[in-house]
Amino acid sequence: MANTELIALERDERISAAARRLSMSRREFLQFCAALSATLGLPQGADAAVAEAVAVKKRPSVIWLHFQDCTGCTESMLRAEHPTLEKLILDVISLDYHETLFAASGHQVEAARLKAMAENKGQYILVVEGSIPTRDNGIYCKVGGKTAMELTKECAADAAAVIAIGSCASWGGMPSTDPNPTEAKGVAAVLGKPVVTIPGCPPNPYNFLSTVVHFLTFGKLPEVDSLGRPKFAYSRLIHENCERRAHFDAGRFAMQFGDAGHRQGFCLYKLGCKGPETYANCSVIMFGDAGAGTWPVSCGHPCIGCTEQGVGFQKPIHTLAKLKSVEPSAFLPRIVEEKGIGATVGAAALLAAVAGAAAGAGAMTARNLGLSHQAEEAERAKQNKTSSSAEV
Ligand code: FSX
Ligand code: SF4
Ligand code: F3S
Repeated sequence: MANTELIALERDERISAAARRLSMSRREFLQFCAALSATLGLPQGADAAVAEAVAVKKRPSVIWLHFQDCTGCTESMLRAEHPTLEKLILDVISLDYHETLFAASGHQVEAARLKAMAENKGQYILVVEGSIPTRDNGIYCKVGGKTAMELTKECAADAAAVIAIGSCASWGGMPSTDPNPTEAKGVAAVLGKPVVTIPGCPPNPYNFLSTVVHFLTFGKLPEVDSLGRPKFAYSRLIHENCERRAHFDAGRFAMQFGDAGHRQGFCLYKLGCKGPETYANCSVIMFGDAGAGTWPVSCGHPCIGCTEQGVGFQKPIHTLAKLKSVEPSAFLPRIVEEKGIGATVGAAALLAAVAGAAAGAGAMTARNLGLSHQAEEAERAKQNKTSSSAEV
């Protein structure tokens, strides 16, 4: 954001009111919006639009359905700390139906859902948490006398957007693990059409918030990949932005939990880390806003690929990961620098500050949150084309 815009926004009473609502200073509020803008990979200047949207736009009504899951998606959203992310989420959206968070129950709460859907017809966001059992007409998960399948279809019919939060809702997640007794599926499979997916078990609340803020600011959902995942968050392999990557490149591996290599922070590849085949931004934005070190690999546990269908909960933990790309680590300087796209260094540095990452490395990794799996997407599209022409 240019200095003049920043000064104008700092003087804007609407910004002050929003900051007061969130118990933040105006500067903190603007920094937070700049960080969201950087997470979204928006160009310079877009942070002003984000701040204005968060401060003044009508909060979209959200209907949040809950099916086969552990409630970790909701928990991770509410446990986010600095600067009170859960407050911001609840300020940005109007959560009109959520079974776990509602004080009311029974008919009262079902009436609230129907009322919110009728009043916001065609405008509400449907968020689904948890997988949907499909065996025996879905009788293994019922809420208010309706199956999860029925509720998903009913609520999706008049929604402006459908977001599947967590791996369970995205592709079945943990409940769909073999032998998948309830034939648990994700939302897109049940609706028979693509939806935005924010996989992760649990998913990162920043990715949910950034998706909603994108919708609020621009009136549309962010660009997604072929699996419905927002590209701003799922375009890079964990392995490309991992703090242990230098050890991988140098061939220094932990061979056993607790051995000398493990204690020295060596690469976890030989302990089964699935970072090389998992697309997500955990290593960049981390979890819980508690500062550095708050993501699995940093804590010493291999990434299990929880965002990735076919990897998380499917591949045995100690199986070696497939090395999907030879893309150099994002910690290495780029040889060619594109101009005018992605987050600016300034915005990225703000993100790093908010995430508690080291400013230099954080700025570089955020700036590099580009499109590493473009090639893979192109290959997938080619295969789809070949298979559909083969079917003809
Ligand atoms: Fe749990 Fe959510 Fe995992 Fe699933 O997150 S954290 S089992 S993705 O649906 O509650
Ligand atoms: Fe990091 Fe895992 Fe890659 Fe090693 S294999 S660099 S621990 S993501
Ligand atoms: Fe999941 Fe791996 Fe991130 S296990 S939380 S995708 S580091």
